[in-house]
Amino acid sequence: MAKKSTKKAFLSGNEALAYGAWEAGLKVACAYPGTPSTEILENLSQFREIDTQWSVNEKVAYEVAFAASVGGVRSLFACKHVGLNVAMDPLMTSCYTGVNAGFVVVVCDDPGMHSSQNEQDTRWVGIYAKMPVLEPASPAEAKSFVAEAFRISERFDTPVILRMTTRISHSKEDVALGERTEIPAKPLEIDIRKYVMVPGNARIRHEIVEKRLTKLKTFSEKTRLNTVEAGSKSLGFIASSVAYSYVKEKYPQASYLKLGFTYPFCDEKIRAFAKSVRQCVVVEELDPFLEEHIKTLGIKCKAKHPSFRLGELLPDFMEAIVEGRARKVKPMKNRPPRMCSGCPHWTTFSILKKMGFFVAGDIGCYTLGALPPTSALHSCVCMGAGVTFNEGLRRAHPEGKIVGVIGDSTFVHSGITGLVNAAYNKARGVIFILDNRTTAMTGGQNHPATGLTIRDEPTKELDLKKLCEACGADYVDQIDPTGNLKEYEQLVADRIAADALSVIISRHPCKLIKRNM
Ligand SMILES: Cc1ncc(C[n+]2csc(CCOP(=O)(O)OP(=O)(O)O)c2C)c(N)n1
Repeated sequence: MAKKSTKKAFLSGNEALAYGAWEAGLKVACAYPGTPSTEILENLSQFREIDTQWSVNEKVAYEVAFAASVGGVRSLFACKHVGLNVAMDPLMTSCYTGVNAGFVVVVCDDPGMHSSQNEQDTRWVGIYAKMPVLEPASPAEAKSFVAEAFRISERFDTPVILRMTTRISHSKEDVALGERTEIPAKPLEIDIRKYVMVPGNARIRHEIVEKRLTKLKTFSEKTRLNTVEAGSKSLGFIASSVAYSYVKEKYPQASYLKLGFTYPFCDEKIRAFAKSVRQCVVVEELDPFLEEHIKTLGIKCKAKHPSFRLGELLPDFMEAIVEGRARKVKPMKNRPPRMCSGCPHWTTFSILKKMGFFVAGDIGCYTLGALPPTSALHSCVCMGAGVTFNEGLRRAHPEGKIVGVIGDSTFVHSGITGLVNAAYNKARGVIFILDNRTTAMTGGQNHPATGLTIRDEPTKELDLKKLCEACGADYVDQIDPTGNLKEYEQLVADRIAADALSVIISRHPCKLIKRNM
């Protein structure tokens, strides 16, 4: 047991979660950066007892962290909501194998899309993958819930999702601090039926998954993570996450069923609570996840107007939700982001603008090349698509004036496979790797091509030029885009004329990092 402590600190949800995981004896943590989740690993890396890494992408991060759990130590994977899509392959089957030591999957959703390409609601993954979902409603709960998530993971032999949102991750409050509990590693035991998911074993494990779900349902009815806060009998709320905190502030006298263990649903608790109040209102952010389930139970409840499925909730919306009104947002002055002054990406976009080509884009600071004054990036769907869209668009328009653009971190994350595919399938075109020596969009994290670890320690540096040659590009050039405009323009013209598969690595460090070339 952790010793009682009177220490407190003013922490964000991500900081608190990291502290809680450290206290809970976490040994291995892996992630690829992504707002609003990035600070979780950054904070964990401050603890010497924890083996932390920036992995090359979320699938790799998930696998390394999960394997550490199979190996017998408490481990954690963290990502933003879209990062979970990349990790879905190992996630689905890890629910079949189960864990050895506790394994927590922290997913930070971004309602309102402050810095994301979509607004998906991770709670559905609980149903899809048949795994438990916990939802803290405050930074302090992020800390206590992560410890609980490790316990649930070990008790039920399953990975557990801890679902955060931007406001929980980034808002701050006083949080009580404790001591670390050191947990000895469990032995790595050979168990072929549990860990080798060939059909014969997986069929047996699927049965176990279904039985586990029933046990988790019983747990959901009993756990203190789902609590009734008795108040006025005339109005009761069923709420989770930040929605709970907002509605509680507005209607402090009401009764509450606060859901912290959102999935599997606690049907009996929900039924009893709904019966105990005259009017029952469900308040949740994004999708009608709770609402739809509660309605299938035949329970009469009021829920938000469908217009509230878009965007994040604000404390000011609570009255409208209770009264069934639509979402009305005061228009804010438009303040579009832009690339920084002095950003090395500007030169490439000024050349691309002059060329008038269709530029297949990707996700990073350079996505801002789509905005005026350059307006020279014409697609952006997911990480890696700067390379694959160049190929796919050219398959539709073999003579088309098309190029692709991708960042250094994004290329390592998921551009390499696209380049191998392009070479193998005889695609043409010029791919620009905008190598600013960091993952700038998310605040400047290291990645393999920087040659530095998460703790800024030197490590093997991935050589992008050699890598692209090995992938099969016909030409690979590296140029500093600053102060060499004529030379850069000439190189681009030559490579476009070559009708080959070319990569131009445009390399100059981001102005916000101190690193040398
Ligand atoms: C699957 C997924 N993971 C993480 C992110 C968050 N994210 C957006 S862009 C980016 C990387 C940007 O780095 P880089 O490609 O080097 O470009 P830069 O911003 O430095 O120009 C990351 C991690 C995301 N959008 N999608």
